[in-house]
Amino acid sequence: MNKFRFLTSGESHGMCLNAIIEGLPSNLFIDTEFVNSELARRQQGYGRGGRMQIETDKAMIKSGVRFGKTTGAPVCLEIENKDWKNWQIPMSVEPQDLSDPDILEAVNAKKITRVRPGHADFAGAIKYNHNDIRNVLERSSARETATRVAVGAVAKCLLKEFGITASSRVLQIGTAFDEDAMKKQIDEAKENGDTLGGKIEISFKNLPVGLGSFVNWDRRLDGRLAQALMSIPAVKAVEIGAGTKAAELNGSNMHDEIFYDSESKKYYRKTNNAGGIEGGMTNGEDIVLTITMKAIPTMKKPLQSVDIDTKEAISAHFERSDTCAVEACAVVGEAMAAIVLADAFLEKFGGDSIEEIRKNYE
Ligand code: EPS
Repeated sequence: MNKFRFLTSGESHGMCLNAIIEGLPSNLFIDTEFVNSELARRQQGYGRGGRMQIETDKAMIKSGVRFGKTTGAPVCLEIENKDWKNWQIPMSVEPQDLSDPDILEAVNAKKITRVRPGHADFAGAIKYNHNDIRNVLERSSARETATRVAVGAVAKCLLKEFGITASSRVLQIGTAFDEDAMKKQIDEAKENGDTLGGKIEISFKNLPVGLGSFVNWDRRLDGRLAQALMSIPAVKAVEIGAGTKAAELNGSNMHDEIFYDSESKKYYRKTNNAGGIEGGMTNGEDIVLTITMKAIPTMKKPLQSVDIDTKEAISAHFERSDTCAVEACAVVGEAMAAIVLADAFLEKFGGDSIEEIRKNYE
């Protein structure tokens, strides 16, 4: 059974971010222009902060690809942190001479002890026994989602071979539902030193029937998608199809009646409350997912907190932040869902080469 799996590493202000992907078939064309266009999409959106002016994310493929195609070996990719040049002393991999007053000052200037409510700071500092929250923040930062988008773009390269395509749209920002109102709320939040969350819809088209399975809990596709999407920083809820609205629909309104078109010899539905998944498997309809992102916890007008060094009451840390990253989260959501679907696709149709997979698929 093939398995699309990946690991990432890297800090927000470290040298770079990395990912290693394993389980790709050989002879799959990796469109690096497409991968980089996905990275550029993640950097956009109304309400992003100063960091996105510094970075121009590009994935450098370091291994596993020859003449544009996978060889079947693990694929390693790397994204440079352009901001690293400003962080070489406080984020040094090598030990630094802290008896040098200039070095000590540079390190202390980036030391953080005022935990941000809503971020990983508090539990992370206690769990990993750090007195400098920088050690937690650097990895828990949503900067890591750049690697997920690059890996997701590779997953999309595989899905596209079989006509499966992804899209997403922002449904809601704060309490606003149309573009002008969304922008207005972001402007207001920015002015008030506050932040905003929202809701996103992610869809996939042209899925074959039967990805995932009902036979055991960990093979159910809806559960796997929910886990992947909930793992995105700041995501607080995942819905499939009708989602939480299902509570108020009776059976005759909830379930999507089944029809057969004898001309095209295809089954079809007139509604899609199931969001394309029944019994933990794709049913051939579009997959429709909704994710809810909370407001970013790094705020210019910080909340009340505690200094973990002195234990005194103090306002939380702020350096710089995005006001709203919901549009970026939509791109990350597409990527995570694409990774799960590529994995489920390989389970069903898997082979060592793209040619073998195509034969199984056909
Ligand atoms: C983030 C803090 C900010 C965001 C960052 C996520 O970074 P910085 O501390 O450098 O200003 O811009 O997002 C990214 C770096 C990114 O690539 O999306 C956080 O704490 O989660």
